[in-house]
Amino acid sequence: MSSVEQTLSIIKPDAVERNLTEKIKQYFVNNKLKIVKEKKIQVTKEEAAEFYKVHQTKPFYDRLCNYLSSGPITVIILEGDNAIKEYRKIMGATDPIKAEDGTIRKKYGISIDKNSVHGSDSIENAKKEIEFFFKN
Ligand code: IDP
Ligand code: MG
Repeated sequence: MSSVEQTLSIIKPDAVERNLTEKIKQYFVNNKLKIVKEKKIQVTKEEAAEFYKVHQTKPFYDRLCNYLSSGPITVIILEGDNAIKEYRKIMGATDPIKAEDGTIRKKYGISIDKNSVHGSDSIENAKKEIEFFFKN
């Protein structure tokens, strides 16, 4: 069964800095994920901490928040059939070393921190994350 979903993608600072945004967006187009909205922004450490709140007990939380707020990012709403799962598939495993061939993280990820992209992991989180960046 398929259902049209929206999911949130973030092109993280390491990828924006290396001018990979257009190349990464090509993966979306090639995999039938439509770009609904897009903007380039920079978040504060406090905003990053709010966004990554689900990870607040993790040992890497502080580093993660520093990193996301370290430079410009591009946030994108993607839409398509089973978009959440489909986008996670093309994104690849969290650690680029473990990411499958053909995935964004395999191709562009530098490390588990600088892994180039974020993607929502459930319908509920996708809704929350989209609202976080695009509530107006
Ligand atoms: P995901 O981005 O693949 O959904 P999550 O587990 O949600 O992975 O973790 C969020 C982000 O936190 C990851 O993209 C990665 O940059 C970072 N991260 C996750 N696990 C570790 C770790 O064990 N060490 C350092 N950073 C991590
Ligand atoms: Mg996650």
